[in-house]
Amino acid sequence: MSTLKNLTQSVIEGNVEQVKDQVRSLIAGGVNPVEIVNQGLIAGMNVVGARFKAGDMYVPEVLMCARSMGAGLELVKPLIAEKDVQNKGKVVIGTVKADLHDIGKNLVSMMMQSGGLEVIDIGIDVSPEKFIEAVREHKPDVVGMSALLTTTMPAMKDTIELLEEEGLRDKVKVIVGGAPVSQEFATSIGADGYAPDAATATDLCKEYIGA
Ligand code: B1M
Repeated sequence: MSTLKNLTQSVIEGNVEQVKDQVRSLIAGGVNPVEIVNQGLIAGMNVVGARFKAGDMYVPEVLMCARSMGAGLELVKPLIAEKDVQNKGKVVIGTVKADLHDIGKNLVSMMMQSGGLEVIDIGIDVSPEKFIEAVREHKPDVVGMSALLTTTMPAMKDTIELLEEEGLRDKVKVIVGGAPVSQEFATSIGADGYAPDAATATDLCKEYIGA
């Protein structure tokens, strides 16, 4: 059986096929899917993030790492999401305008689904107008926004302002997250909540929904 350490290394190498093989092997070996995500896949992306920041890795390499992480997530997703099928409320989630980072958002979606929430994932580069459209169409209890760039964080504020202008703000709770986002920022833009990770985001939604 493969080990979580090997999996972490394969994410760092951006080796999609190896990641898939190792995740399958870990699943077959009975390893908890949440451990596969936290101690295998995310652990790898943490190393990648540090190397990218230090200038030791470049965008194409990071993209391969992200793809390998995504391929691994896809394999564990059904195992985590199917644990609890009871529907406890609805969340519309997206990565804000001009931001293409989706690994964290996908992880948050996955955890929310595993927590019994219905999640409508409207993707990346989501403009305030698209969030509004989704709120009108799906009538969620919570709107979740993810941003990974300091330059795209203001789009969260724009979206909240548009919700207000369109008379929808009091119909939904808004939560925000992503590496550069903080509680202080969330409060300053009038969001209802901030979550530093996927598990906290899920708990926060359940708290709002009363699930
Ligand atoms: Co980009 N990137 N990137 N990148 N990238 C960062 C974010 C950066 C910090 C790296 C660095 O330089 N140190 C930096 C931003 C600097 C800044 O703004 N301060 C950066 C940059 C500069 C860029 C480009 C501009 C690079 C370029 O082109 N020169 C470019 C921008 C593209 C764009 O969006 N317009 C770019 C591109 C990319 C790739 C495409 C190569 C790739 C993204 C692939 C993809 O997502 N499909 C990529 C990646 C992978 C990263 C790093 C290395 C890793 C991000 C990640 O996936 N982390 C990142 C460095 C880093 O963060 N250390 C970096 C793993 C993920 C599980 O964590 O997303 O934080 P995270 O999600 C967490 C929590 O934040 C939270 O829960 C998650 C799970 O615990 N969370 C929420 C997230 N969303 C939430 C929502 C919630 C609640 C919690 O409620 C709704």
